[in-house]
Parts: sequence; C-alpha cells; structure tokens
Amino acid sequence: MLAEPVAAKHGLAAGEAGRPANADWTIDQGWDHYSAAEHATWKTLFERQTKLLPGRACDEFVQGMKDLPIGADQIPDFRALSDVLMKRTGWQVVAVPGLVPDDVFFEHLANRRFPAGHFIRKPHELDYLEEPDVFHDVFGHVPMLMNPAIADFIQAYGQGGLRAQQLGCLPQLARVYWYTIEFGLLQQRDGLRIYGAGIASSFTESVFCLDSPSPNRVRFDLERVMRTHYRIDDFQESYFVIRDLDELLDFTRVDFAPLYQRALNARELQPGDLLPDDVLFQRGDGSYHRARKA
Ligand code: HBI
Ligand code: FE
Repeated sequence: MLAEPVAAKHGLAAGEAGRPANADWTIDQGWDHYSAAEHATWKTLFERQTKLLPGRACDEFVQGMKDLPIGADQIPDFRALSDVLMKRTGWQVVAVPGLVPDDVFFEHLANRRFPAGHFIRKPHELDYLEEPDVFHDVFGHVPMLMNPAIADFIQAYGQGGLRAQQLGCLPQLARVYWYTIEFGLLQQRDGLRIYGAGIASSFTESVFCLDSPSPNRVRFDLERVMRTHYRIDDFQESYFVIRDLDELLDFTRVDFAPLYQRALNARELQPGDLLPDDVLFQRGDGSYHRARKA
C-alpha cells in the first residue's frame, strides 16, 4: 500500500453488509470469520515485508514487532494486541470498517484507541489499495504504538485534530500526521530509517524512500511541513526526517496555533518543492515522478 487517502475520502467507509457500525464506528473484528485465504494473504504480506525491513525500519519498529503477538501465520487478534499494548503504553486497537470520519478518528486517538480496518486487501491489490486495511493498520502502525513518544504524539494529534477543525486548519495538521506517522523517516546512528506506517507496510515504498535518487529527503520542520501538500496516489516526492522519536514528544508541548497562522499566511508548497532554508539529506533528482508524467 502506498498511501491511504485522507480527508478526500472520509465518510465513505460503508460498513460491511450485515455488520452495522456503532456510533463511534467500531465493529467487532470478527476474528473467527477470517477465511484461510485471508490468513494466507496476511502471511504473504507479512513474510515479504519482514524480510525487507531489517536495516530499513528503525530499531523501535523492529522491537515493537518482536514484543507483540503478531506473526506470519494468522491475522492478529485485536484483543491480544490490546492486552500487550495496554500494559506498555495504555493504547488499545479497535476494529472499524475502513476510513472513518475525521472527528470520529480524532476522538478515538484522543482516548488512546487506534481504529484499525478489520478487512484484508485482495490478492490482486497486494501493493496498493486506497483504504487502510488490517495489514497497513496493524503491521504498520501498531508496533510503533509500543513506543511511548509515538503513543503520546498520536494521542496529541487526536486532541489537536478536534481543535484544528474548529480553527479551520485541519489540512495543515493532517500534513504533519502524513509526513510523520505515515511517511516519516528518522536519523539513526547508521543512517536514515523508516518509522512511518505508510512506508513500513509498503513493499515498494520501503525501498523507494531510502534507495531511490528521486525523492527529496529534508530535515523535518513543523511549519514547513504544514505548508506542504502530499501525494495520496503514488510515492512521496519528499520525505521529512526527524532526529529521533523523542523529537515528536517536543511537538506535543508546542502551541500549534501561531504555527498554523504563519503556515496559512505563507505560500503553499507542492510535494516536490524545496526552499532555500531546507536542510537536505538528499536533493532528489525527481526522475521517478518525471517519468510517470511523461
Ligand atoms: N480513518 N480508519 C481511518 N484511518 C485513518 O488514518 C484516517 C481515518 N479517517 C480520517 C483520517 N485518517 C484523516 O482524514 C485524518 O488523519 C485527518
Ligand atoms: Fe495509516
């Protein structure tokens, strides 16, 4: 999966027939109802991604995965995940049919509940699908929720989301989530590593984001990122790099209101744009997206 569309598609998630969502859009995971074919799809995805990620995903991701009841043989049971997560960082995983409306999503996160799609992609969509499924949400997001800094940052995003809606700057906040929790890179002793779930759950992007000469890799800056559009339909043209996960904790202590104001008053940036003040790990040559347009 390359990405999941964000605000553009919210509210479209139709509950699976015969399984009405509750007011908070949660449903029963229905773990007993997964077919052998669905568990097999999970296994295919799990095995190829687990082979790829050592040396690419950050240490915290690998450790989180180790400490959780997530394995190749079956789609994880959200109750078992929640038992472990709750003890570590106070988070739970709840099942939803797919994308949920923004305010519903924020309300869950603000209460340390991570809404995870209960369905799994079909065998012909292994590399790309639009809605977040159980592989993206559980394999990509849940290991990172074992980390205390990510745990607090995502909760703060939920709280901030409710506020950003009132202030009319939800797009600016959503870009911060996108370029951190979904597509973030961080600096490790031995080079850049993946911590974003959109990358960690993507076979193709977990190689592209680190190895391709095409994208920019830019030192993360909150206001800069708030101004930057992102792609939901293809690899990112720019990735933003944080120092370490604790940098995210600093953001939970910052008042976003003045940053929103400055971001709203400044020129919006296209995904591939660079600014003179950017600190670059790599200036991308743009070759990938240029070839796609041609
Ligand atoms: N719903 N299930 C789910 N997962 C998301 O990542 C998600 C969502 N609804 C809204 C949403 N993301 C975004 O629009 C917000 O982060 C802005
Ligand atoms: Fe996600």
